[in-house]
Amino acid sequence: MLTRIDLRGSTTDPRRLLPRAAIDVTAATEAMRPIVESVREHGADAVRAATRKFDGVELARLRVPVEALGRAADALDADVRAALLESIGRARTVHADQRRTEVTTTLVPGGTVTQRWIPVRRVGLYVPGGLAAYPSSVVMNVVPAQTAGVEGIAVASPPQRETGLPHPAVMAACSLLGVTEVYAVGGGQSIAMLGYGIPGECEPVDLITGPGNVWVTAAKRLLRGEVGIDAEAGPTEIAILADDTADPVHVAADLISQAEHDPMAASVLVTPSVTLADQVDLQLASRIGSTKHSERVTTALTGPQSAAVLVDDLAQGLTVVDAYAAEHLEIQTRDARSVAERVRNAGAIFVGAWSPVSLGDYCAGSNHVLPTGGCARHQSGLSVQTFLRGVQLIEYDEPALREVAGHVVALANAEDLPAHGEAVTARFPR
Ligand code: HSO
Ligand code: ZN
Repeated sequence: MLTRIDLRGSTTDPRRLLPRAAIDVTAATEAMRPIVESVREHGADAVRAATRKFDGVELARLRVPVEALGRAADALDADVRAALLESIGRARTVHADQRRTEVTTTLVPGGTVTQRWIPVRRVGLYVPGGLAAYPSSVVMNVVPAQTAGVEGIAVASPPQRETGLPHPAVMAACSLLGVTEVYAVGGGQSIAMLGYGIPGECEPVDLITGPGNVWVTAAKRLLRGEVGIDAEAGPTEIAILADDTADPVHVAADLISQAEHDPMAASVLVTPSVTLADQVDLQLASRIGSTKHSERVTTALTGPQSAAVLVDDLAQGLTVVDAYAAEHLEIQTRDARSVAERVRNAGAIFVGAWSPVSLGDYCAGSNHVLPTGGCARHQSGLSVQTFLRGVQLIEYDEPALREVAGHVVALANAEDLPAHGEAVTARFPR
């Protein structure tokens, strides 16, 4: 089922050997440019025109009436409502612990540097429609922003053909979270609307977060600089580092769970056990026919981006998973916690037999907006920190400045910037 990549005995850098789905954002960016520019120039009319063209919806107003949000929450299935509230509660608990406190460092008497954390004032959160509706992603974007103390939160999500409103579960999640500013606008036009703003309809935001398809990603690329952009999200990925103690049923179920998102999703097993790889293949083959989205799952699992990678031992397995830098990494081995401690690159690490990725997708309390495409080597998932900026306050008094003045002058002269030194010495006329 899964393509086998045998790295046993290999000393080549595994990064070259591991497959990854490629999406062409550059081509999409050129196609998106006129739409983004049109929204900047013509505002709401251009948003309406793009929505007519791409979503087949005639929008009377871009913003969703607050009553519609409340109605969606009232209409929620009781089980889903309880689950969303649990998800929100757990996420709030975890994210509250991510808050930063102001720290003041006293270098010399009268000379201090304070690190202050100031929330971004206004953010735009994109929630995709497409193959599935993701109320859980509303939770994962809104909770860290609210916890950071962001004042203005605007959610944008594509309108449905029948109602002209976003998916009811997305609206309900907004309502449960206390978000009242929601736009029935999707695709690149929504990113342009949030970034440039629309006079009288939508105030421009300072930062845009949230995953989206290639058009959304392309628009984010065009808007970057004008507005902050969290990341370019690619298709979802799960890697599982497993040894012969792993249960092949669990491993197969977890590989399928993320393959369900997207035909381009990646499911990668890394193991020193040929027996496990064989058993997982059998389990995949037997589960795949009965899973609801079996076509999508099959395409993802048999695509070049998915594989079973055979390694000599867990040490080589760790080299491989670090090189791959998966969005989600599960460790299903003996002594999973100590193996997990040796991982450097992963968006999030799921430790042991009882921590599947789907737990983190919904109810672990952790955030599910995570770096894809190998970006986990240098980037973090969404957190309270995403919505904070560190601002330093420098406060020296006269003796403290006098004490260090000679060093400032020496460095200024060494860089041939003597006026820098003079800005200090001017304060101490002889
Ligand atoms: N696994 C996805 C998030 C998600 N799963 C939402 C279900 N709903 C990317 O981390
Ligand atoms: Zn998922």
